[in-house]
Amino acid sequence: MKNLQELPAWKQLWSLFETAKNLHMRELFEQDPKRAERYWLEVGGLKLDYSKNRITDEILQGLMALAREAGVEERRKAMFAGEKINKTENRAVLHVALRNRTNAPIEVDGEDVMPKVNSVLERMGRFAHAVRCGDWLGYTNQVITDVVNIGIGGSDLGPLMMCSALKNYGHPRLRMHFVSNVDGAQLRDTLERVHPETTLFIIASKTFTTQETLTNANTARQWFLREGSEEDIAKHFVAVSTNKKAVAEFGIDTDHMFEFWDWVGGRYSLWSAIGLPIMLYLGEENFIEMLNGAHLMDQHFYNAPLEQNMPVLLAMVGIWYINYFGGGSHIIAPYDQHLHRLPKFIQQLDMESNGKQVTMDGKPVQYETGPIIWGETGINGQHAFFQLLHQGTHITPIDLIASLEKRSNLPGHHEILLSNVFAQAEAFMRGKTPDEARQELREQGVDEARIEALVPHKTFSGNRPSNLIMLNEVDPRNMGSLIALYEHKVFVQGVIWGINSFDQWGVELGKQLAKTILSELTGTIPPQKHDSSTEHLIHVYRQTNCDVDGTCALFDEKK
Ligand code: G6Q
Repeated sequence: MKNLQELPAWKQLWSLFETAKNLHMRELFEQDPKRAERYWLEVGGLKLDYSKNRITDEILQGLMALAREAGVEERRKAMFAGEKINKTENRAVLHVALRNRTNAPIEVDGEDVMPKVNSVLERMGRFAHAVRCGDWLGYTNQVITDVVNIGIGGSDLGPLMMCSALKNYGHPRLRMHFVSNVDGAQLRDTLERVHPETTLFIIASKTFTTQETLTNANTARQWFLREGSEEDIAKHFVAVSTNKKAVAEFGIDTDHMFEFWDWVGGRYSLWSAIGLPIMLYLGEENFIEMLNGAHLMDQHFYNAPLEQNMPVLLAMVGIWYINYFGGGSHIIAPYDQHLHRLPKFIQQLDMESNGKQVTMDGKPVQYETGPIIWGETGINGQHAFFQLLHQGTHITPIDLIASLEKRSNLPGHHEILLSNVFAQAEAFMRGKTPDEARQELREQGVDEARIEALVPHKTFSGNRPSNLIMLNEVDPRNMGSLIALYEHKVFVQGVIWGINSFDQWGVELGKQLAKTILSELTGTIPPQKHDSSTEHLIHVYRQTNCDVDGTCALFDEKK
């Protein structure tokens, strides 16, 4: 395996960094009147302005050389060819097959996966059509009005984000609900709003072993059986999984199961049957449009030269900050209310993929890997954490995301929104010099002594990087492209760092420990040896929740 730190481009970028760290973007814009035009890229319905980054042509060339030397092109080819690039789980990584709209064969273990991809899509389409047009009836012959998706992580965030983003395309009769938290409050709140006769539950779990999901699913089934019978379950419960046996054991007829496969990672699964809530809500045609948009980005990622390749550019500019400037955080700020779930989705996509500390061959990495991803709708962020972005001491690159087309017909709103996006990007880049601050205060008639006291506080250093991604409109196609863009960005960064972006062993330890602790909390096993803090916490819990004789009800109806 290549050692990143030994690559010539990696070293050359360090020497470029010595000058680059002192460059101010103001000067770069002044020196090159065509900067905005040159650092601009359009793919399908997406436009990217990457001019407000601390980069020059020479740095970009260096970054692209690094991508080549690190093997981005070879790894990309391997992923699209269905090679088992997820080495620790010995799996192919083929979310691209789920939206392979050309149907060109993609083989895993000598078998073309496209026929099964298409067949599940067709089944989903038939089912979604029946529910949407009112042919699929509940046990009292009423149409479905509410869909409750029970799943967590990758089996929740993608459909939740897409249904929220594309609300304008949603079926007027269908109300979508998402239950992920095992805290009974979320399921209880949801069940209070729906009725068993008109509700469809989707139990979404790749493994069908996830504690939170199965607990919620069991409780939902008990709730349903208070009014419906066992035979009625077939009309109200469907499953999405790779695990037929566990679905059958749970009591869902496998005829009502929508399948996907081990080569679809949870956080990459919204294009698979996990996207069933999306298809129910938006309809088959819009779901296919979303796949088309993702496919368009896949084709671009696969074919475009690295220098003109949107995911590669975003990834490599990110590498520049993470590894050279030492900026370990990255913000996603959509200027769009319906995209308010996007930061959470990208947070999982990126952090679960690239939050790794060893390379593919198991050696500890000697450099930073995945950044901390966080964010919020930009306009709300402006009134909260943007202060730190403007005047704090961290390097915090930010992706500003907005729709060019108006999102509502309320006069004036969209203009105000977009003026704020553009203004923030300008402010991050330009800042405000002490002289500008001084001048402004003089114009306000402030006396000289006060001016000098205030200038340091009113000065903005600027030079703070941002990308601006604009969607021509927020529609299924462009949302497909946007999410595929981020998936490939994450992939490219993973290749640079030489890590496996497609496993997630880090989530296992807590799950293992929780099993034992659960048995201790409920008294099914005697207290075990832990650290003194954990033992104390278990003791405090049992004092509050268990009877003196030590019995501790697991499912307490009263609570
Ligand atoms: C995603 C992760 C994780 C997973 C959940 C739910 O890439 O693996 O978020 O999606 O843990 O798992 P199940 O779908 O198996 O219930």
